[in-house]
Amino acid sequence: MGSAAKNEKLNKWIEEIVEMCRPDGIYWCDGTKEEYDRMMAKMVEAGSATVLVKRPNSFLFRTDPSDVARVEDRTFISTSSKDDAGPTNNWLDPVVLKNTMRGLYQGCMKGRTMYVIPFSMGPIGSPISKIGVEVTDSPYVVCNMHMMTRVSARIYEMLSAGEEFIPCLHSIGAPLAEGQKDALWPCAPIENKYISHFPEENLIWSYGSGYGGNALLGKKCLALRIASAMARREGWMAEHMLILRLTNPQGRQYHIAAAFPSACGKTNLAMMRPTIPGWKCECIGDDIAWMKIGPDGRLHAINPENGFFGVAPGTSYGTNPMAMDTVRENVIFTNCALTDDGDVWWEGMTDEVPGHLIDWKGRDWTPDSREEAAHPNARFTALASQCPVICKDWENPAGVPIDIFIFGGRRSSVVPLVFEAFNWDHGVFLGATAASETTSANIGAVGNLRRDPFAMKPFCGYHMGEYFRHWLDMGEGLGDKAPRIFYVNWFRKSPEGMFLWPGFSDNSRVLKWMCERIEGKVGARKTEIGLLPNDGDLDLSGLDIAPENMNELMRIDSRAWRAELPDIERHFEEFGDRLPGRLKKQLQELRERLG
Ligand code: OXD
Ligand code: MN
Repeated sequence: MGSAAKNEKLNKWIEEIVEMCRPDGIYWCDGTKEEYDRMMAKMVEAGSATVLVKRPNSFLFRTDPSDVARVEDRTFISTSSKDDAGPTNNWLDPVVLKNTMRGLYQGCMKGRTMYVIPFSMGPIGSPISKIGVEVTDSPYVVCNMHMMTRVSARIYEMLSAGEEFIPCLHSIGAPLAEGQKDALWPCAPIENKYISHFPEENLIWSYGSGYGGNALLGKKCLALRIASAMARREGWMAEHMLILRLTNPQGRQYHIAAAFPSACGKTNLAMMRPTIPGWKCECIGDDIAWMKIGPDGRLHAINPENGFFGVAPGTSYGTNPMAMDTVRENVIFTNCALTDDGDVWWEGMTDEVPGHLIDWKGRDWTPDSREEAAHPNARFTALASQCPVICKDWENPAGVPIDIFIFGGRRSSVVPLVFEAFNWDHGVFLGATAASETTSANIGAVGNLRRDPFAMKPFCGYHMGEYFRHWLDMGEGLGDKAPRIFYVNWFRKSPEGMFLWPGFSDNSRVLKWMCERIEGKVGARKTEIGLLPNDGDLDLSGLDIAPENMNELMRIDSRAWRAELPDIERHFEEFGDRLPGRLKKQLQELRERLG
């Protein structure tokens, strides 16, 4: 049975799963390259993976068209009391949910191998890291977990020594009858998909989907939903944030953690090449930050992940050259298009569109085709260590001290390019009311405005009102060592629908202003909504931007802001008496400032 035999909790759990799911065999993963190569070769042989002859050691997968993104409607936070899950989460009673899922799990791995994946979120052995064990019947999940987490046989030893772990059960929900031919992407129909979290017992049960955050359980399920609940209990933070290090020409380092909803450019910002001379940006993480108050009283962040599961469409040498270099080799691509010479392609990758492709559904595609060649939520999975601008401290077990928090979203109007919060409570108010136009990272309508507090709406494992309170409490714990808080919007458009701000590398200009605010080098203009840059303080040197565009980017339309108030009120009402009074006060003050 492998070296895990000594951990009682693990063995008992595995026995129960075997009894319930009835796999044909069990395989204990060790995280080695040989293991990865062997499993990938099997998937190539079975036809579910395509070798990309143009990209060394890289493979393309096409999913079932029904299994292309996170399924928020089928994601559950199952606490004994409904109220503890709060209004932003789907809730089912744990007894009812477990009964339903046990029914689905019954015999669900027949005809398949069950893989046991021991993994660490965060560097193995770091005091901030957590151990998980994922059981899955998907070899695609195993290979992705190899990159996204630290999979290693060393974890069996730690478990044998009595270390705690978070059990993560996953099945694609597609048993095979004797002699039945497997689908290329087996999964269960949408109504049978369940992505379930039991935060009171740190347990994850996922059924029916093989895609991304639904199936790679270390990511959204463990590192955000379960970890956020643990973090609240234990006094730390698990956030949907990128982490980057910015170094100014004098060598002073700033660490920035930024929360934007899915597919709003976190990966692009995390790997940005500043356009302003002498400034350097290094990537520490692109999606998740775990943060604890260190012995120096400051907030220290680690990236619990080991790789990037990035959105491919829109990524190019123009928008994110470092991501393009990260994915040159050893990559798993999912739902990208295939070129005739054996490479991947996606919308926005090159100016020149190939004359012929195989699209993500496996059909012939030409520029005249009406549908996109790559799915808008097509992804690449790559090791973070392959990123040319990965920070040398990205695996530092002590983390990096955070100076700046940024919140934001995709807003074509109303919200200016950048502003600073007046103070911590106001910053928490900005995070709590953050809104964004929806994207294709989750299944649902695209382009609607939704309030996505702290970009955590889909990822907070407990009552969001309590989560706001936790932010306020953390601010108290940090006192004058708390990071400063800013809000940005790279996506404001002209009345003609054109983006006003160039974004990408030029976002460094906005980050520079934030650093100068911290140093007290620049002042700010007090407005109804926050502190805006004084004229001339945002470094626009070398940037060809029309002054009227700059004016529009910085314009505050009090009427439009007043029109936001009822929506914020409705949003806050959802949290009932769990909404901290200090946030109500912030809303009242905003109302008064807007007059
Ligand atoms: C992601 C997401 O995959 O937020 O990171 O959807
Ligand atoms: Mn994300």
